[in-house]
Amino acid sequence: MSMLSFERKYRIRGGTLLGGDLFDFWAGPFYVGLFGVTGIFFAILGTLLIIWGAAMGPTWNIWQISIAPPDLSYGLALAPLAEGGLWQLITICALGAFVSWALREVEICRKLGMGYHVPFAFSVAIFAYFTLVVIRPVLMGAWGHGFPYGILSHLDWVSNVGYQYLHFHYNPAHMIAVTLFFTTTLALALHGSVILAATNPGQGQTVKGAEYENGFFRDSIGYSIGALGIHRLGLFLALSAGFFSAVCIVISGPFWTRGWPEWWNWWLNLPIW
Ligand code: UQ2
Repeated sequence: MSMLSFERKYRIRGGTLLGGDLFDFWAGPFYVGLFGVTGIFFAILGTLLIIWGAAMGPTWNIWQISIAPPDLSYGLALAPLAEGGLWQLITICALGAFVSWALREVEICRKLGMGYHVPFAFSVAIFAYFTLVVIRPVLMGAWGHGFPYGILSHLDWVSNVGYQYLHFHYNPAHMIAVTLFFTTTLALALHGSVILAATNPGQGQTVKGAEYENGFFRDSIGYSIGALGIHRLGLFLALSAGFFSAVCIVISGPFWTRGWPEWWNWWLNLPIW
């Protein structure tokens, strides 16, 4: 892989968060760093534990392999390996690997003199996972409220937990999250299509720039948010979608135990009727 001229300037020691010069070097194109090492460690250990869990289970069918959290009766205690203990260790490894990856991103940002937007965005995804397997189980008093690690089993978990609250689409935070997910796809469809339209005007025609992109939206909807603005909006919509997803599940159980349709009784009970 060729080395860009500016890479020689930033591919130098320094900017690390922890450990000073320890592992502050590149392996081929990849920055290693202390958090690259901890990331590899947790990723390999977690993967081996998943394979161990699969080996103990009844099937090697990739769709059906599942590593379940402990029974609710274990509460917030450590469980024997074969009874959810593996799930607990795998959860620790997953969080260790995710956080290592985020911190390695931070160190790369510091070397490049960039903002921390990418690790911040990734942190919202980690937060959503952390909410599912740590915050909500702790608030509910048992690790058994975490979701099982399996392709089909985690889908079953989502379905079952949804029906536990009768109709999850009535969860107000779920409504906001879904709306944000759809708006994210709308924003990316608008952005992707306008960029490709300006870049591919047809044979023999010159590639168009920002003025044309602005012009298109001013002509069609009377407003252009701008080239920088659309990326700010996109990041905001996507991160808000992840954030409200975490909110919608963490309020289900710890803060509302009945069906979500019933939550709307506050509206029917308003004195104005
Ligand atoms: C825009 C612009 C871009 C874009 C897009 C718009 C030149 C290349 C997509 C248009 C986006 C608007 C008006 C916001 C729409 C609002 C929602 C909530 C989807 O103006 O500037 O840059 O890519």
